[in-house]
Amino acid sequence: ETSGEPAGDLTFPPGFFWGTATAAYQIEGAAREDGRAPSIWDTFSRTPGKVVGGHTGEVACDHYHRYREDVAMMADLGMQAYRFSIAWPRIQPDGSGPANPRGLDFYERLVDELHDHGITPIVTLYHWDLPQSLEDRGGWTSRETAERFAEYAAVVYGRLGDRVQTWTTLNEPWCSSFLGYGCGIHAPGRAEPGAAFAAVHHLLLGHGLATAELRAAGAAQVGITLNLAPISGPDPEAIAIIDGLHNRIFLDPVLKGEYPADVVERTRRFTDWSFVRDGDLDLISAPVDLLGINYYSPTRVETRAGQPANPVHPGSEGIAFVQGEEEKTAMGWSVVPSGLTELLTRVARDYPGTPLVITENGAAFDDVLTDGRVADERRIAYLDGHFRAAHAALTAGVDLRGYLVWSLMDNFEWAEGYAKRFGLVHVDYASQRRTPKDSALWYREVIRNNGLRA
Ligand code: GBH
Repeated sequence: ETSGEPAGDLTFPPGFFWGTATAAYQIEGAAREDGRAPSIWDTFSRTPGKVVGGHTGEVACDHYHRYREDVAMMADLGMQAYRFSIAWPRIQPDGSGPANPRGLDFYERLVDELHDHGITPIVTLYHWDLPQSLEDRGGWTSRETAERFAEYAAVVYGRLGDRVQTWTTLNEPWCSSFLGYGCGIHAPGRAEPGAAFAAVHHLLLGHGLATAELRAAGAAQVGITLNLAPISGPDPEAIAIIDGLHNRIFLDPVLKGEYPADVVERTRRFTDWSFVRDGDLDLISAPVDLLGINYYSPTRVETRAGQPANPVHPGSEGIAFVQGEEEKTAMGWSVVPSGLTELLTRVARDYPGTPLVITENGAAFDDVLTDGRVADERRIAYLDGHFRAAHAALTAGVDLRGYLVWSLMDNFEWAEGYAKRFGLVHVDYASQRRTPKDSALWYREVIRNNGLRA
């Protein structure tokens, strides 16, 4: 499939920003330093059988100790923005109470270093590393976690609010709830569909309560990041069901102030939704300044009698998830740039008025480091196609403000461990040597030109 935008010179609007994204547990390491307590990902990854190769984020890219060289490298690569997440268990090791100053010190040093190099920080408050103590009290199935999250947001803002403009609350609550609580592929590893829906609501309530705190404290820009997918297939009814379970279950509460009635109906055998209290949806739908979209691959579905539910989508029985013939990444995900145009134009049409940012897009390939070089032409082609697809959406009138590539460097790919490499920069985990791949050097030219050359 094509991206909808021909090869050739393409220029993005003035002020459009380019950068990369990472997440704390995936890069920092230093899991036991400066007062940090375990998160659910420490517990999960230390549990045999949960992560490929038994890998953990114990050391990861050692970014906690190497952030200065990493920021210098970003600057060398011409990055304008950097999206990173803050590890809640560094800030409040037990998930509540007074801040651990040494945890805040690290992020203050990081943000100052970014500013010194002219790179705009974009903060994610929660990228999946819930303090284990909160999980022990029910985690995201408990309303209390939403309240603790808002307190944590206020604590972080109190230290960094004078130097960070752009705040996002959650990364991909779909993954936290459905992979973490619904089927157990991710931490905390619970496989209870009913718990997943409680987690959806308490994550969103946490977003709403944190947004109120950030607003009251004077935050310039507040948003949330969702992993969304365009859904296609021959049967409109099947498309609507999966679109509801994957996209609308988050988009509607945040941007319309309601859970989609068809989703509530379809999931009644898992939950009575009694965790939704009066006033919650008003909090959840407080206006956001930006919606972050993470896009990797589209979803194709077909109606198929007798098909058991896909474990990641409770309520999807009778619907088969099918793969197209397209090129696949090392994750097995189809490469479909046009899906990004489709997704952006759909969100802009159905949820108008909110500026969009691509907070993640990228791909894992089987990179090989040879003589100090990684010739990752497939990643270049992937990014080229998706940048053109984003440009096509801009041409169609979508208010897209920036593009953050996943990821700055190879890192701990959750349940896949270190074998899957998403970085623009190669990491040798034995030496911690960073080597910009060809894609990083290519991306530097894209940024310099604010667009693509034929
Ligand atoms: C993002 O997750 C994460 O934010 C980031 O931390 C991660 O490293 C990166 O992407 C790469 O994985 O789950 O079987 O339905 C992306 C998660 C991947 C979830 C595609 C939905 C579809 C296959 N998404 N996935 S399935």
